[in-house]
Amino acid sequence: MFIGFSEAETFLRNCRDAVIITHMSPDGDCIGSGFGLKDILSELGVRSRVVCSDPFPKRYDFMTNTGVGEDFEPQTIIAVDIADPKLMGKYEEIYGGKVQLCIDHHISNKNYAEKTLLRGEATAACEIIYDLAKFMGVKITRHCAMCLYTGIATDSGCFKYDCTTPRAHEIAAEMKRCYDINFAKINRYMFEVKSLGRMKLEGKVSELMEAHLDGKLAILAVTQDMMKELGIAMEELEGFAPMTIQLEDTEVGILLREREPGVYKCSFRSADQVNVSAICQELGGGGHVKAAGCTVEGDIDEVKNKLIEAVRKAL
Ligand SMILES: [Mn+2]
Repeated sequence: MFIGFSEAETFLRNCRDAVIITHMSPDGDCIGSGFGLKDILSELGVRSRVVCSDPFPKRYDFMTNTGVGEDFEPQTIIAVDIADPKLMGKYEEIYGGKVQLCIDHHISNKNYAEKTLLRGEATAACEIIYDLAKFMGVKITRHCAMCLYTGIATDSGCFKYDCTTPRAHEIAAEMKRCYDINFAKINRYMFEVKSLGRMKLEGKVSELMEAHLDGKLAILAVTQDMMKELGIAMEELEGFAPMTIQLEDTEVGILLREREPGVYKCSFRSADQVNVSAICQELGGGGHVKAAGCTVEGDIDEVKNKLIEAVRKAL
């Protein structure tokens, strides 16, 4: 059932001992939503714990530094920034069918939770959580503001993607006025700083860029062997997807990452016109019009051919 702010407020004010689930391959928005919501719940006197199927990458330490939370038998299950329980990874089995409140901004949300606060137009789940906290009149601490800002900044590509709402700019402005947050430092860590391995990988990876369909489709595939060879962890490949649409003439870009042998996580980006959410839904995934994803199994050539066919139909 889809709900609005007042119902979400009632829910949060009356919940206790909450587990907040973030999606696997965690990004700035789900981590910001998870830890920002944990701060808000703690203002309400509610204990909470943030869980994720994968470890939180080091560059997000300034959000996760408050700790994932206490150990308790959960009474409340909340999911943030998760359109589909499949994205919970190992937590799908435990909590997938038990989510009581989902806060999300993906139009492809599967409506799997008892109550879903969905705002498809929001830049980030963090934007919804900020507005919800304002609606509730809960104090937003500086740490909470940093978390929520990070989600909005990362999901909007530092306020440069189409999905950036006027509200996202307003929230950043409000935060700039109210808190002493170093936006430049956060954005440097989110968008610029990289490991030596990553920098070298970018060089190698750009050599792997393939153009298909008369240059309208760019594919970047990274196998487990490559990751092993370069000493790179799967989570360090976050942020490569936008590179695929930097190639001139490209309309759709796909980053393929081999999660497990023969299992590819496919991250789609659209440069302008193509709805990649629709393509990904055909392949069992989903997401946003210009940024979406799915998982495809097979050997690398089979996977590529399947994706090329799917994009050809959509062009
Ligand atoms: Mn998000």
